[in-house]
Amino acid sequence: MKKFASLLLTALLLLTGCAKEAPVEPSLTRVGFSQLGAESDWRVANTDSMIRAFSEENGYELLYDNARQKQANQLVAVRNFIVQGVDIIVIAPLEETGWEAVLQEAKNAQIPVIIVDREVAVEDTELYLTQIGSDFLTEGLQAVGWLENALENRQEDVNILHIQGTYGATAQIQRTKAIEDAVRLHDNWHFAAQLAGDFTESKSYEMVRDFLAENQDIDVIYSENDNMTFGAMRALDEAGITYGQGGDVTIISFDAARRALKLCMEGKINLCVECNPLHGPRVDELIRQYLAGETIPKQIFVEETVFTPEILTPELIAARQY
Ligand code: GYE
Repeated sequence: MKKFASLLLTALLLLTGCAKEAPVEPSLTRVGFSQLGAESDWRVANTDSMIRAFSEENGYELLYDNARQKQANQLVAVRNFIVQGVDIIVIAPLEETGWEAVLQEAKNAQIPVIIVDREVAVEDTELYLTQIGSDFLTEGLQAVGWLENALENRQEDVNILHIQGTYGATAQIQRTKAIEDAVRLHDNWHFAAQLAGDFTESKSYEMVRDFLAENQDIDVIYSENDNMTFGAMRALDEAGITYGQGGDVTIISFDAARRALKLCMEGKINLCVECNPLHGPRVDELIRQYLAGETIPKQIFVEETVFTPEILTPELIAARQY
């Protein structure tokens, strides 16, 4: 009798499809998210936004991997997601190149891929579903436009210390393009140096400290993210060089995360160019649209603005999400 009952149960489970191996709950969408690292305040806010969006309450099972700023780790993570047979793969790519093979493998396994934040440079754009992130060139152009105004047609030389993010990352490539084009255009604008800061505070601090030991003739710092700005400020402090409003060096910073906005409000940073990290709900929405069979645009840019000390207030900063 016992045996009969168990046979009956098995038959029922098979009929209803419940006997299939279900990792958590059959109705959850399994997402594999390969995050590139944890190098900045921006990245931490981005990771937080993504993890919140892919919660079980929201209908997801999330497989998360932090690649610690190494593309090789990302490739391993994505291949692992493919083996696990996730429903969707989301990648925040470290750099633009080197994605063809693994994206092809995902495509062969019929797993759609969403690219978030930075871009991938692949010839066949059918290798991914869509890309959502910031328009990094527009960000750079906003910074350059602001600087042109701030310098008010100044004729003397303008020496710019350019601190660059991780080479080959879209955020670096496009922000760099904007300032390099501007330097080419203005006869009196020069690069004092272009330093590799890798989007981290520590790297930027070391690079700027060593640079200032040799040369202190700078008028502007164009720093491709807030954390590198913090590192540069520390090196300037140590060298006794003033900066910000009324200081010797004008500082332009990208991201506009809370810590930088506070410094901007205090006049320590002259311009904060916003880069919005809150992609979690946006990617969630895209996945829902995809699962509902809706057409999704190939590239989506988010709205962004710039901040100067004059427009910032404690209330404004407190009301922001990052
Ligand atoms: O500006 C920086 C981060 O790709 C937009 O990466 C992102 C950049 C961001 O490390 O802080």
